[in-house]
Amino acid sequence: MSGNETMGAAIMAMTDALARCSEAGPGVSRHFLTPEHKQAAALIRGWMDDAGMETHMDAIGNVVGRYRGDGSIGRCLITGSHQDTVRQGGRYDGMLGIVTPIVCIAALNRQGRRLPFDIEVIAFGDEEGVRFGTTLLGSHAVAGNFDPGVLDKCDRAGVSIAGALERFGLDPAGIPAAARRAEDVLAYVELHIEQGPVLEAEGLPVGVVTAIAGATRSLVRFTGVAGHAGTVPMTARRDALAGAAEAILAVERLCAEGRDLVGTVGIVEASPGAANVIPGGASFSLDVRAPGDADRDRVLAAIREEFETVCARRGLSLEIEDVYDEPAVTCAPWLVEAGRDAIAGEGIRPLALFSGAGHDAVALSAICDVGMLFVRCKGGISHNPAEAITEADADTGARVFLRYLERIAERSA
Ligand code: HGY
Ligand code: MN
Ligand code: MN
Repeated sequence: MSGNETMGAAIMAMTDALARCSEAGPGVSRHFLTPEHKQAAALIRGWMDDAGMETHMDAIGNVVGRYRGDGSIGRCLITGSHQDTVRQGGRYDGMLGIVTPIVCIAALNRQGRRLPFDIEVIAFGDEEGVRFGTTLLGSHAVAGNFDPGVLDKCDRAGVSIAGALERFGLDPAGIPAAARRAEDVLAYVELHIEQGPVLEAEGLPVGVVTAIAGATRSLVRFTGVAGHAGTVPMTARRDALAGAAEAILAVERLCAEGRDLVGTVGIVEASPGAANVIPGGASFSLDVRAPGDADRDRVLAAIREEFETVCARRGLSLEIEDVYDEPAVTCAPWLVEAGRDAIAGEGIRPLALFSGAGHDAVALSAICDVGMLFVRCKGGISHNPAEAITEADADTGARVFLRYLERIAERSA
């Protein structure tokens, strides 16, 4: 991050560097408490140090940088996003919300500028929850509502979160100390790619977020009877995978019937998993979201009823384990207004929009007001190696973010 390149150029170079901290294969795959996480954390911490921030890694693997203010406002503004990715994801989901504040603070630091409040930039270790089937672990720890019960959850190799933390050089007993007190926090703000088509359709580089969809994520298991593929008549089967297939189509139908409802099955596994064995077991993930919690609850009830009907008819047993259940979050009106003013300050029409994706802001909303800014991404594509933004939009996002900090300061004096 030299002073003579544009903020947009610096951001693109930094996100490219982070993208190299990945497992082999298409896109970016960087999961919680892995060597790739450690590599990315070192890069991020180095950039924070160069930007004049005090840095540390907390007990859950978040990288934290603090840029001192002039002390006139005691509470600190927290910003940041997640450094982890989905499998074969893109290089901007999460990362843009980490490197943009760092680049902005580096600019303030070069000018010797201090805002009225300290700013903390946090690179959260686990938001996507790919490795352990969890979500928002880093931001829940900062918000003080981390569930220690998840420490026993294991990855596919049987390594628990507690064990992975210790191998990473962290002590799970220190996680409570990562929590911030509500009275110490002014607000949490996050810049993120939109991951949707609205800004591109409107011809706008940035927008301000009004609310974040609530989401329920579950693991569903159908159990039937394994059998010989060649000898069991079709009428005598208790085929768990055929039942799951019927159930998955029901998810699609029930969510398509609703307004703004989305339902996704992203993982399907059959057991024992042999071509000549009728699957005795089938498990699949279920992710359901809606702008309104009542809509989500209604469609979840309908989905569960449909699962019970399919299982009863096919002689299967049903288990559903909820792994994530977060209500919709409304962004604080004063932060939405500050975002509008910051965007207008750059001569851009301020558009307010809703987020169908979940974010670390959902966890932080437990202790403070939250606000978000979106940056346009190409075709709205995300959770895909083709995720892309332009350098110009990255630069605009940074300039709007700097104004956002100023508008927040004015409103907090
Ligand atoms: O699933 C989400 O909305 C986020 O990418 N974790
Ligand atoms: Mn994501
Ligand atoms: Mn994200």
